[in-house]
Amino acid sequence: MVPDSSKVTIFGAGLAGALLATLLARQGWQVEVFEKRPDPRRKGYEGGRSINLALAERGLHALRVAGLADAVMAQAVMMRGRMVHPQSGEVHLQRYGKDDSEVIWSVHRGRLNIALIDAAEAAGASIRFDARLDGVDFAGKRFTVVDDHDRRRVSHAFEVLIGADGAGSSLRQAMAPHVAMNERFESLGHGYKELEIPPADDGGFRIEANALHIWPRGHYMCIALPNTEKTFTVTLFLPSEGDPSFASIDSVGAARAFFERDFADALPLVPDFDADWAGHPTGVLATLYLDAWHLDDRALLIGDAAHAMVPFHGQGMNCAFEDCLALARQIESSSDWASVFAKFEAKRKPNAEAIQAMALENYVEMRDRVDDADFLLQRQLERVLAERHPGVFVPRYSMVSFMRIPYATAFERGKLQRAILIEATRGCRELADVDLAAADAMVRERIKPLGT
Ligand code: FAD
Ligand code: 8RB
Repeated sequence: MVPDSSKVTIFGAGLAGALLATLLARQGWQVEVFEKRPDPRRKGYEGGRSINLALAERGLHALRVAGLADAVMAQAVMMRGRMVHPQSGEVHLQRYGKDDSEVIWSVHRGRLNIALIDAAEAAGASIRFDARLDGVDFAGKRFTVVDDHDRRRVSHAFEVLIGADGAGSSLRQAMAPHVAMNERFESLGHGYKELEIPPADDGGFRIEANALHIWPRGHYMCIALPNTEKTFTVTLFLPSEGDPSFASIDSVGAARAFFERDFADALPLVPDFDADWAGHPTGVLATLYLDAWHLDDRALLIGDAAHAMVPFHGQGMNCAFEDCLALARQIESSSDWASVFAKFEAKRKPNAEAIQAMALENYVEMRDRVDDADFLLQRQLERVLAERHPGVFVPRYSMVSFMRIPYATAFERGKLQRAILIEATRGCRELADVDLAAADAMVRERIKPLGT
């Protein structure tokens, strides 16, 4: 499509909405964005807590295309691998990639969002804050926004709507009566709580800065990501019910006792444990599946609004950014909105479902497998086979985090590779026991070179 005088209306100036607004305004569309929250540049960002996100190649690539990569990377902390803190045994680093060219980055959500909002406005998009979508008249092509502070309601005409309004999307709710979305929210049955590790007394990081820390404990775990402020945001992931769980740990004292027992090495790093535990809400985790993401030529959902996922691959934002690029490209190459939306959905839905599945799987790996002997042997062999078969046997983590091949391809190839790793290490205690020639043969028989 060639941008005409028509207007594109986006709900949500979060990560996807602000990036999409930038890309479409640059293409020449008239873009208006409605965001329910106040302007983060004026009021300070939500509660002021330092919440960080892991940025990988897919997200970084989208930022490069938008011309924002340098500004974001100037304030990012490199994470070379997972630093595993077992219950017993030694702390050790498991590298994510082959060297420092294959790493992920911890970025500050608030600052990233502000950079995206600034870019969208600079590109010519208009962003209205304190403007929550509160209903759509699809027949009359009008919608209503509400200012939650003064309750003022305003009705606007629209031509095309894009919902980048997150997991609790209001646009999705408004579309539901008009299209068979078959919405399913599958709760993980686990929740999360955030805690903070402050800087050390000398002003530096209290633990290794350039890593994503994991305290695996079987059915639950803590993780920590570094912030540029020399703090870490710690997240405890724990079942909602059962023992131990957010239900069974029903007081700050019980929480402290739980940490003294299971996270004895992490507890001293969190001096404000009691205040953090009591003051930070417990979040819930779920995967959102929809049969349809669009309503003919009138409305489309992207990002979390279409496919919220559990956090364990650190890909929710990365995938949402990839959605934005894919949509911007589809708009350039299709002739009308109905086919843009249908083609976007056909292309992205299998990939969203693949990363949703891989994110669920990665919880078990992170919380239960990273300190297992058989897992470590499989990982060693994975690295050896990756070296022996470059461009053919590529670790799944690398396909997801350091490449931009479709998530569905990474998922499928990952299954074939895992079967080889399990077969080749069966009955083996160390790498020297593995029949490498047999493993090589399996790779050659079963795995096609990438890009063919
Ligand atoms: P959001 O960024 O949630 O933006 C939605 C926007 O819509 C918000 O600004 C909201 O205020 C606005 N909105 C909502 N309703 C309305 C309405 N009715 N009208 C107008 N505006 C509305 N992903 C990663 O890739 N790596 C990570 O490490 C990572 N860590 C995370 C850590 C935490 C604590 C959380 C909660 C998520 C994390 N994610 C991570 C996931 C990532 O945050 C999301 O996948 C990503 O933000 C999705 O972008 P989005 O634009 O679709 O939604
Ligand atoms: N949402 C991440 C990974 C993979 C790490 C690995 C995992 C916190 C909420 Cl849990 C998690 C990863 O396999 O070694 N990369 O990036 C980010 C993660 O959690 C984020 C910080 C998070 N997301 C609600 C809390």
